[in-house]
Amino acid sequence: MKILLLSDTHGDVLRIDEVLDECGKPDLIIHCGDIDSDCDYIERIIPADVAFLSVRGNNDWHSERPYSMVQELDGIRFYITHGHREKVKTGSDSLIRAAKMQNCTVALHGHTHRPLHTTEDGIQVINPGALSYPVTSYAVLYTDNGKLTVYLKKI
Ligand SMILES: [Mn+2]
Repeated sequence: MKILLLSDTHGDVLRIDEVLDECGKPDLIIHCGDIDSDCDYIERIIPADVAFLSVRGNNDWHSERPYSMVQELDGIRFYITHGHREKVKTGSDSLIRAAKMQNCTVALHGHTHRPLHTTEDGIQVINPGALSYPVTSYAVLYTDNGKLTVYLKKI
């Protein structure tokens, strides 16, 4: 399964279009929050056979999306969150704890606007970065029967 991972697009729909073109068709798009109207935009323009999941960010005051969610995809349990409630700007401790509590082995988040792929305490932590200040980046994930491959991409 091919997953396009985005976060913190902050209203730059032209950049979103650019990423969708460059990335090729995914099976699923995950947006880790900030901002809600971009999620609405993506949901509107993607083909019907591309799935979409999203969470709310700290700038999504009126969002009805959840703060976090757990998804099992291809045998891998993902904890998906924006990250502000887990205080990711000061470290991954709360994020790792939250992922573990949900029996997840992968945590996806945004909020810091810095791309990151690391493994901490047995949990893979992936942040695609932002499509806004200071660098523009996203991630493409491939799952295959419990195996995960991650590509961080600059645009
Ligand atoms: Mn944020």
